[in-house]
Amino acid sequence: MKDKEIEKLIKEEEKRQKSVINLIASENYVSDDVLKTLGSKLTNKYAEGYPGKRYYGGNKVIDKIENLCIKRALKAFKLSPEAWHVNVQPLSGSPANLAVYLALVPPGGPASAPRLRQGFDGQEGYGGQSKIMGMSLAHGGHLTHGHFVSASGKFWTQVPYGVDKETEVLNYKKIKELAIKEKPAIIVAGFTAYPRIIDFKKFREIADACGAYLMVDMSHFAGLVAGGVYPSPFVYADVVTTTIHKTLRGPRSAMIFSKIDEREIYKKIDKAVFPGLQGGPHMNQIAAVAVALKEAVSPAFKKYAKQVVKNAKVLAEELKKYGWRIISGGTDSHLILVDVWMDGKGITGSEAGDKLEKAGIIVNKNAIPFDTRKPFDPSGIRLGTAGETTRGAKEKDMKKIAGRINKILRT
Ligand code: DSN
Repeated sequence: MKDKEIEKLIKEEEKRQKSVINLIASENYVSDDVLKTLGSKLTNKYAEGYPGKRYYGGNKVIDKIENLCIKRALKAFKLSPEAWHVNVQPLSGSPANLAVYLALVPPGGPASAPRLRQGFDGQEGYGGQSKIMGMSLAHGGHLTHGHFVSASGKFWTQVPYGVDKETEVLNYKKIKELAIKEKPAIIVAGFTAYPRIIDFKKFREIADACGAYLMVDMSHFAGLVAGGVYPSPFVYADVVTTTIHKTLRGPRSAMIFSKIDEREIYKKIDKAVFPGLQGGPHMNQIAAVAVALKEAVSPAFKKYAKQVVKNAKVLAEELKKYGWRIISGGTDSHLILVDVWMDGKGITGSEAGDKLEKAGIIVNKNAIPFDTRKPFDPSGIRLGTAGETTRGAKEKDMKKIAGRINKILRT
């Protein structure tokens, strides 16, 4: 490289990545093919529009790439092109979710009088009149599921649902009652910090009971769905969004799947992505998504997905044995939420994150449901096994990692 300054920093980061144990639940390590595709000359091309309908010339090859990516996306999740449409252009998860809301939930103008809302995290804010029902950020949901600091909570108003205090898992009966009372236009099922399997059938019943669309944001568990170790949301959802770079192990990017039926929501969603929100798609990224999707249907990826969950279960059990409190008592996925504060008997999430990082283990501090501490220094840490499993970690390695974590946190 001619730019020695950036080259040095890339090398520094590569060295850092190699030298740590990475338990960030949303990160992974892509293949050399994905990296090569990201760095290809495809980045030079403008391709506003969709295959066969572009606003620029010279897109014959680009059309083939986008169509191949679409084909592979449907194949990876066992979907027929007659039943499901997929848009592979979203630049990342947040714009993908925003595009769905723009398409399906007319904001209805600003709230007639500023509305004061009391979310699960005790925050206040204002939103438009139409409602998005999503898991509260404080209970494991994502900002883009309606939280007021995100556009999803500024143009719309969130109806937050959460977990039960006792079990720390979703209470579908309560969610249904809330949905019927609040009548949201869309219900979002999905998480960034909820370790359990979501019952998509129950969410379908809830959406039907209040006439809402059901959107599943499977960003965290997409790779587990592709690998057959987490239930597929496609049986019940109207729309499924996902990032590619978490358990699915591809480049930073996103996709939106929409069910094809007489409502023709896919047409509205395509328009919301382009020209509604985005300009030219990042074709190097889309080609890299195609590469990752081909990898995701391989027998090796199935084995990988299985191992990710096995590793997470072992890590959770071992930490439990050492006396740490695991939210909901365990995990069904790649993700574990650990209460390290334990009502003052342990240490704070920030302290835990810092101590672990100093010792070469990377995690993120995270709020736990009904946290008594503030979001910037919460009671928990979030761990995930997708990255270390890519690097070959097995159950025995998880036992060692749990031992190291325990030792570091207790000294
Ligand atoms: N930042 C992602 C995560 O860590 O879960 C979600 O956007």
